[in-house]
Amino acid sequence: MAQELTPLGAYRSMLTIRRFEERCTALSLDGAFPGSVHTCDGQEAIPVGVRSALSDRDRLLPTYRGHGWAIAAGVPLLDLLAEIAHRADGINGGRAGSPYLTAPAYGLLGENSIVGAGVPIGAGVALAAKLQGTGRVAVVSIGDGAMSQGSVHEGMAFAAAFDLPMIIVVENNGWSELTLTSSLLRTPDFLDRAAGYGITGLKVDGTDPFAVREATVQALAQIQAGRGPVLLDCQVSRLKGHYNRDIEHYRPADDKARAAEQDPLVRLRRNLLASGVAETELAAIDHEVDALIDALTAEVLAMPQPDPTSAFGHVLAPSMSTVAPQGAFTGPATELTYQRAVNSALDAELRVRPELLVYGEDVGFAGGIFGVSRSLQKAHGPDRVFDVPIAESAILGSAVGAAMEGMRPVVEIMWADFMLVALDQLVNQAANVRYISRSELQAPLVVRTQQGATPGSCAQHSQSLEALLAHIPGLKLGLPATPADAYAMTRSAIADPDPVILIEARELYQTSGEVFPDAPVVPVGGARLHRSGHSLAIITWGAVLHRVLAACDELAREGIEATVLDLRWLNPLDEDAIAEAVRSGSGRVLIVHEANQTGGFGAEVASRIHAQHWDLLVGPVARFGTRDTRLPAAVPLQSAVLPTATSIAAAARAVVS
Ligand SMILES: Cc1ncc(C[n+]2csc(CCOP(=O)(O)OP(=O)(O)O)c2C)c(N)n1
Repeated sequence: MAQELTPLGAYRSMLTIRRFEERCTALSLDGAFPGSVHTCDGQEAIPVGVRSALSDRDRLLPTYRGHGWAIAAGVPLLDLLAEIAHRADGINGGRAGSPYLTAPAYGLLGENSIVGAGVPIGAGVALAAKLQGTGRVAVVSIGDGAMSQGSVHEGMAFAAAFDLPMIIVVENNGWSELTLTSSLLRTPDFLDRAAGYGITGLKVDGTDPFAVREATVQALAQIQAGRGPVLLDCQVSRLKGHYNRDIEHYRPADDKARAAEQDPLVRLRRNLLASGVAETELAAIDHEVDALIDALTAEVLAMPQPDPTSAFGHVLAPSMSTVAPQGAFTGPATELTYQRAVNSALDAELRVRPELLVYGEDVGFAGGIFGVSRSLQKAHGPDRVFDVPIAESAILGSAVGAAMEGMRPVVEIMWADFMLVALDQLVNQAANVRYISRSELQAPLVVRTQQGATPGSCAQHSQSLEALLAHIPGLKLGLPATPADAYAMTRSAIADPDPVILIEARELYQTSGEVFPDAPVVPVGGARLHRSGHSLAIITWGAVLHRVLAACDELAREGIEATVLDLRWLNPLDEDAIAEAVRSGSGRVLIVHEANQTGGFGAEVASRIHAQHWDLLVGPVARFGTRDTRLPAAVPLQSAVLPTATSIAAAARAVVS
């Protein structure tokens, strides 16, 4: 239920935010804690007004200037100040600090320090609310500068496409960090922009908590009528600098003076006095708030710093982070193509998990550009398998939001190269969810994509990008190389409580092999041994496995017998299997991958072998990847730069000799 908002209540709440933030700034400038603090001076009426109209079930995803939202959400001030001051008992144990506060128990799904990134995530939260029928609304606040950010436009397009229950609150203070927003806009009216997406917009006096509340009530009515998202353009002034140490050398004096005239607290105080409230009554509130902040400060400053060992936990779910031994598959086999194997795994999981969603560009009605999701929409309905706008940030961001809200989204990024336009949502968002919230929130989403060069594929549709993702703690990463693994790894990924990226191999989609549909779903992790031989070990992953195996046939005719280990998962990495392969290959090791050699994941594997198993080695570990060029389309040019069976065999001979 919405909360009552009385004039005196609004005054107390806004004053609490103001004094709390003044104290944060003072403490930071006194050196009580390092880092930036962004206060919302002049904008306090927005969180107070919006939150008063919402119910406890609704979700808030504010900007990095979000202390006011946390206070309005009811996060205890002590826990909040302790977090901002990086204390052990802070609401996030010192992991978040001022700009990334996260308090799921209070509906606060996280400030966002990536400008605009909360909009796609909020769309996913709203998607979950709509599908679950909870009546919940996602409220995302952004600044006016963020209105030029791609993720905001993608998030609005996504939310509009599905009439999602989302309110986008623009805290329009006229400044984009140190630059006047109006100096960069040809269309300064944000309602025009919202209208461009079919989103209703309302202009609101953001200095008046009651006007903000009223606008929020109107927005909720529109959402409840099923008419989709609403944008509130809240006009405010930024009373202070962009952050705690901003000397505002760029700011005209008259702008600052105008802002002071619009100070919402001064206005509210004046109105209260004019309406007959006694000065003494307001002075009593002032005194109480000051005393409260003083008491909190003393308590927080006496708190210990976080224990350094606490920095390591909650990167991944503990129960799934160990590598499961991958035994032989069990149960009867059936012959499927790689592409059908993924399709069957999705179908099997859709049958047993009502919370599973499968979506992406062309994924629903058409069944995917490579046919991987063919017939799934027919079997499971358009609410669970569907098409989305061409907006990769919205695809990945909505998956983060929906996953945090209990859904299991499996989203398709058509080509791995396209992930690059939306990497923020994986690296800065999905990977941080568990860590910042210390596992109060999790993001069990699966991203399916495919990569690699095939005849005629161009430089923007050919890259092997796994090393970029393997670099990121908090993301699990697998590359199935056979139909059996495509099936099994897809099911493992969906069962996993963390974000998992599966990079499929386009060149293998039509290849056939045995699949074991009845084999139990095993935890993510574990390499697979494909061949044993004592001449050398070849460690590989992804589509190039088959070129490695062809090379091994050629080598065997010359008496060179190779051990071939397919890592399958780069995170978690099966280090035991690597050690065993080094032993089996008599200490001679070649790592083969299709990704470019420089900075490839092979360097990581080689480094670990050198560090941990140097005593097993008889020579340095060799790496063989794609030459460090861009990827050409013509087949003769591709053959010159990509590892082929012939060039892999040559590399193996060099290691053996
Ligand atoms: C994606 C991204 N780009 C740039 C920044 C650096 N940055 C931090 S705050 C900010 C200004 C944002 O302006 P606005 O959205 O108007 O928010 P306000 O400062 O008014 O609250 C910028 C550019 C960032 N954090 N994220």
